[in-house]
Amino acid sequence: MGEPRVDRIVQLTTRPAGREIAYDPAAAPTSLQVRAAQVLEGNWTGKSTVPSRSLYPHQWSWDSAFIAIGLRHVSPLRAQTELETLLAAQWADGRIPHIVFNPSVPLDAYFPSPDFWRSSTAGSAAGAPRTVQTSGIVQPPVHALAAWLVHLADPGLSRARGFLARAYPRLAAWHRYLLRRRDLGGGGLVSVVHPWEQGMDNSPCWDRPLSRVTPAPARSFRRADLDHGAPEDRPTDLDYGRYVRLAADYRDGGYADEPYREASGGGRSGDFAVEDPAFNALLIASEYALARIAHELGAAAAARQARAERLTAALVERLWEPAAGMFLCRDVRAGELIPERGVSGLVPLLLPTLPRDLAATLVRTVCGPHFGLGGATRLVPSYDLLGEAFDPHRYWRGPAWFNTNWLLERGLRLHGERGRADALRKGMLHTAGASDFAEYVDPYTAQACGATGFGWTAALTLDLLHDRPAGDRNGVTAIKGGNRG
Ligand code: 9WN
Repeated sequence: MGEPRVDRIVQLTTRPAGREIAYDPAAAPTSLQVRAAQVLEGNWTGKSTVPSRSLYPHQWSWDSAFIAIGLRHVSPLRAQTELETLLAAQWADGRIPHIVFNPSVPLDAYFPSPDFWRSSTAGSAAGAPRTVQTSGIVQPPVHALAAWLVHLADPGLSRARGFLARAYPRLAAWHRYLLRRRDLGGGGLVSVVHPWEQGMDNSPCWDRPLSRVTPAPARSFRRADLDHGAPEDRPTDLDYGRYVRLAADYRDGGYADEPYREASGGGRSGDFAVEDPAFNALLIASEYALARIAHELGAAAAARQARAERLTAALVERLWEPAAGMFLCRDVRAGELIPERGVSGLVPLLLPTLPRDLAATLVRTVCGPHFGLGGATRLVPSYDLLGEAFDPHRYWRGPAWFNTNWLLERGLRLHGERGRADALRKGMLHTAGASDFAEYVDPYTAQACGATGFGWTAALTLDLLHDRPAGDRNGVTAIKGGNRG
């Protein structure tokens, strides 16, 4: 028997007592919740959910994690399946690829397509799977956090299916890959080797390190994104040339990583290596979640929790910039912080053991003139409102995204900023509905940009429509106490 259709899913889902969605189909036939669930239903392929039917017709790694977080409210089974499909494409070296390609989608529907990445041949030494085609780079590690939250939505189903027991070794291998193979700067943090890995592809934070990369000639590839997206909202051809060069060089090196070694003066993977605050903060949040998963499975959790605390200290030491009142990215090749304020530098607010004074400073920064929360902007922009490169519509150079705002909403709530968190939640729900679940919006006017019917926008809307849990059910809280300074 197939799964229930979306109009019944919301009603049929079994939830722990007290966590029911208040849903009356007669009174609110097109409520936000039903519309959001319909988007997820429309983007569901049978085993996973595409971010967008038009622009992104495959499975993306961090999209799937955010989508699972929302999907758990309408179908915990599908949410588990979403993550299981992604984890099934994991490479033997532990990496979770940023795209898992759907073989039934034509090659020219998305660029770079499987014949560019050639994962099963170019990635064979790194252990790419043979039966499924993937990209060879990664995306932020939101997965353990997602797995824990999905488990909490229906622990009975999760235990009956052995969901966590099967996911745990894969998630642990994923974190091991990042911590062992991607510490290119030698300071304990993970580096990304491509802007697509960090997920905020076109952020002005990358302009400086990207300027060292010789772009691939424009005639050597054909972009598919411009078939669906407005050119003024998307990255330029010059930026694309650089993305292509970096990815092709990494592929041609067999997707090999050479982590930091004192003797050789550093790790190498290519011209681009950046320690990013959001990527590392999400790893830490997921490490806390992995500690909870280990605990649930009866395995040792203390070492994981201690590692999460150590990583938080490394994050502060290497990326905190007091003069900016936030975290900045570190250009590992140049050995310096990048003087640009991206939303990524606010995401560590998500961390439970962030020193109190830093958390308070981050709250001031997000509400100040550079990000405008509670003042000039409807949602937190992806980049500094006062920055030279600010553009309210161009990809990750100013518009507001729902996933980063959802992370900040959790961070505000975690650090006791309930009023601000409630206001942000309200703004997100309104904007999601009014923009038809846009991929991103103008932070001032909330005008929709990019694709509509976007997966994580719909999913995180569903999550926001639920009660906002604190404590254990938050998923990123340390098991016992912490080292707050
Ligand atoms: C490249 C799928 C992905 C998101 C990224 C977003 C965009 C791809 C692209 O879409 O990136 O991975 O083609 O621009 O920047 O965060 O995961 O939604």
